[in-house]
Amino acid sequence: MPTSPILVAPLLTNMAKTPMSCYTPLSTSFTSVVSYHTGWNILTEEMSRNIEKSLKEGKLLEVVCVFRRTVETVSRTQVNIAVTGESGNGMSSFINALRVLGHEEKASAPIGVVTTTQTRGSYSSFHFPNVVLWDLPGLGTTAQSLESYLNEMQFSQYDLFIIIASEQFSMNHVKLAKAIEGMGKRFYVVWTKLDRDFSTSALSNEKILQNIQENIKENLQKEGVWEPPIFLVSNLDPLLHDFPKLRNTLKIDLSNIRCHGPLVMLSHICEKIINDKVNSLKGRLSTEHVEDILGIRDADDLGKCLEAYRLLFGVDDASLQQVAHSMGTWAFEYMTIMKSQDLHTLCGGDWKMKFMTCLIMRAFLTLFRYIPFLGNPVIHHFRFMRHRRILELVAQDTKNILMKILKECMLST
Ligand SMILES: Nc1nc2c(ncn2[C@@H]2O[C@H](COP(=O)(O)OP(=O)(O)O)[C@@H](O)[C@H]2O)c(=O)[nH]1
Ligand SMILES: [Mg+2]
Repeated sequence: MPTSPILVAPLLTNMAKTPMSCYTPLSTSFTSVVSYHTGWNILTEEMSRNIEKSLKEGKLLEVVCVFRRTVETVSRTQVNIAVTGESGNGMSSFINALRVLGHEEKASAPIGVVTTTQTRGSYSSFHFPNVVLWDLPGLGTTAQSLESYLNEMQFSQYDLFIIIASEQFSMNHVKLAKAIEGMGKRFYVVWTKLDRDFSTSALSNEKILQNIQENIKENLQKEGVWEPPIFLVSNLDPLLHDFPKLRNTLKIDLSNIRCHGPLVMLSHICEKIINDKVNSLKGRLSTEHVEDILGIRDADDLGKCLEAYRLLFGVDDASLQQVAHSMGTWAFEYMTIMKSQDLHTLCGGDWKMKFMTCLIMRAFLTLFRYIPFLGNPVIHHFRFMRHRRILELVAQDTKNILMKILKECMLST
């Protein structure tokens, strides 16, 4: 029975435009290059000051706390998803199914056999907190041209699109896909009314699913559109067919959409602070005694030096254990990605260190000790080179460990 149109007041009347950027995604759900929204302004000045202070002092655990706080804020960022397609394809029904709501329920989107959705409505779901699902009128309902439809529906303001199709994947669907791809945004194609396809076709269910998939792909390929995730569902069965897969993909993509900007920003901040610290230490190495900087007795005891550098950057064994504990994992998860985990690995894994610590080089230096005037500066320069290299490798390891922790924090949203 057709339901009367209910105009749903938008949750957001004025969605602020957020900066976009293209980056590699956090996780594998994103297969194409897409734009990410939000989060750029989430990182407060105070947070970046805290990171700077903690990294300068080599307190990795405190950096992890800042990462966590950022992730908490980021996970509350609102994501706008537009559900679009041709009128009658099951867009509103899909929104209800995704929210696992019956069509008769008060909060559900109005549906009907005649064009029901005349103006866009917004819906939320406790299954996807801080997500607004926008139920758009179908293409062709409110505007003549694609361009005016995109303008009227404010396409530039959504973070993700779901194109709904049923019965046929038409030129309008392809046009929508092309337009969304052209905007550098992520979209899915959802084929609905699978129950009808199954009950009206003489083909096996398996063959029907294969035909629908192929048909959608073929139509998109003809127009040179990158293959999106495709889900085949029946809105009458919100827990069956591709609905579970769709929900999982959506969860991963929501995390990508929310976290990517802050992740890039945090990693840039950490990289810069660590680079500054390296440069400052290199400056000190050329003017001060290594023993004073590192608090060690013998500047040529590379094992002790390495320990001291790791302590300076907060990637010593004890700190890593603390961090691992707070992340609910084991310290070896971080150790295994370290070139500087011990002197043997450090010298074996880096050709510069290998060269500077090889037997011939050591013999050569011993000889230099007996050359008056020239010997000492050469030995000093050589020592300086080795320390610079150890410093660089420990700093690189610190960056890699921070990236790993950051990604783990973000993926836990
Ligand atoms: N059998 C079946 N009918 C559906 C399905 N999805 C939607 N419908 C019906 O298709 C008609 C149009 O649905 P609606 O959600 O209003 O489409 P919209 O115009 O795209 O929003 C309604 O009568 C729905 O009951 C589905 O998966 N299976
Ligand atoms: Mg509708």
